[in-house]
Amino acid sequence: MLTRRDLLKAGAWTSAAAALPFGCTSPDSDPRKARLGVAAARDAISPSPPTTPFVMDLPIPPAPLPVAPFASPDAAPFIGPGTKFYELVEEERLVQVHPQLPPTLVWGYRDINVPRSSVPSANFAVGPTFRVKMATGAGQGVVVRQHNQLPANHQGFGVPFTTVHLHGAHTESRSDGYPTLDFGPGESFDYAYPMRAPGFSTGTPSNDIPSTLWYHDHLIDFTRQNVYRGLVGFYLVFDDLDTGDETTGLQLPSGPFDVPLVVQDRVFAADGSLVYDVFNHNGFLGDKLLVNGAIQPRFHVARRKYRFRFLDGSNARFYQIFLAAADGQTFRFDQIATEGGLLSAPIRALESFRLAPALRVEIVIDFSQFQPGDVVYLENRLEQVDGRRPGDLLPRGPQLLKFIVGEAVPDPSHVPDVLRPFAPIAPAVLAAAIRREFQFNRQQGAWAINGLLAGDLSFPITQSPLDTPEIWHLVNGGGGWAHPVHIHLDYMRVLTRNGHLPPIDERDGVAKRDTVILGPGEEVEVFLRFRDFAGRYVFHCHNLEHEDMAMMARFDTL
Ligand SMILES: [Cu+2]
Repeated sequence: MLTRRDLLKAGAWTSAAAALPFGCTSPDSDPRKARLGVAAARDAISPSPPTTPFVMDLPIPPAPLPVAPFASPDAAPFIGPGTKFYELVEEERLVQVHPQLPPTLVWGYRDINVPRSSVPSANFAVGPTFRVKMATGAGQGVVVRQHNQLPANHQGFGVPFTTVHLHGAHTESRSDGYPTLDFGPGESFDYAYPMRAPGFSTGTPSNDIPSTLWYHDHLIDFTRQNVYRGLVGFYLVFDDLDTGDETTGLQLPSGPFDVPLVVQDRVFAADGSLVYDVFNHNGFLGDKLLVNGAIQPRFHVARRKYRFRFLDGSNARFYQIFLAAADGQTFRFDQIATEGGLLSAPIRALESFRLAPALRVEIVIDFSQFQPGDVVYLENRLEQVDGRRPGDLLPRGPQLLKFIVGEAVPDPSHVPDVLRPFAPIAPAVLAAAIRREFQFNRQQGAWAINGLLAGDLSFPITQSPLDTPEIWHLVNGGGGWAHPVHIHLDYMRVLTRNGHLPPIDERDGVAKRDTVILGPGEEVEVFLRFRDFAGRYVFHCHNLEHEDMAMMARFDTL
């Protein structure tokens, strides 16, 4: 749509010029600029000011309210009597991420029904939490009109052009947040989310039903900066099985006991502003851990079961999350879902789980095992000192969130032994599948896929016929990098990892994934079957610094 990409391609990605926000104030190496929220050279990044943990309550952004139906030529093919309409505003606003820090200027999504507020403590850093039902037919989905009201002449990193990707959704290409299909300040864009089970167009709907999706900016070359500035929100999906009601369907913990948690790391200047290093292409790491946009918050829970939907919304940080007391003693929980929705059956009595950028893990914690007044923490024991990859598991780690246990309340919820069962892909289907191999390597300091310099979206690296079984062999060429690889449009079934049966939480027949971790030297085979929508899509590394260093390719469905 715009020609920024062409301009940027002229320069090396590692040059300062290519990293500059286009058409806005240039960051430079003056460390004083960091205080203005302008990322400075890497040497100038100093640690965030100290903050007392667990003095701020966990923010939980409420759902947006539907608006009256509006005419939308772009979304018209998906609009029917059952369509729900929403309008969101992308804006710059001040938020309170911690009471001991001055307010932080972020870019965020706001429900248009909520008046713009200049009171930082009244604003959410994270966008509204959609709670949406799957459609049972055409014309029952969702249309979201996004209004870009970001400042055209902003200070600091980021670019005020946006394109919104509903991560994990099964949508037409136009509504997928294609990286170059952006809209700028003063413009809007209508996104159509049909909310139909993949396979609907051939009369063979699958049970690839999502549960925790998220929406975020996906602008070509600038996703890392725009997401770091705050353009992130949850989109939770329910259906007749996963009803969001504790008396029907699976009766999972619901309502106020169903809590999304986005985990992010950030650096702050003494004036509260976000600090980011545009010169860091390995993966930017923050020294403050935030949950739902608050630094190390606290959450009062009743003595009963809760469903927590974790999302790693960090640019580059991996986590290994434990539920632990102050002395380090751990407590177990059940895992019920991944990016691909509910597991076929719960994974019981798990001690910890791993998060990588874009991954979702849903767990149920039963706080009835504790006494009123007990406190317990979410603790990250995964070391990571470099954006390239996580390090070792440590005996202890920083705490992200403090649970303060209150009184018992009635709890009709439970975690049944069967969630959303599905069969693994049949051997005959696998035998007939089209096989493709994608090797991720570095070449002249930039990312390459199969030896082609990656990131050129002017042509598809592969073309996939719709409704046709494929097996993609994803290979990490090495060099000690870890890549969470995300494929748009349809879920992956993980068939093998390094030639072996994959771990239970990604194994076909148990889980579906939209993002797989490719650790250093690792390789996975995943089954894909693209359905319903012909068009251009992308797959890419979700380490956002890698993605913006062009670790992305276009694939077309035909
Ligand atoms: Cu990567």
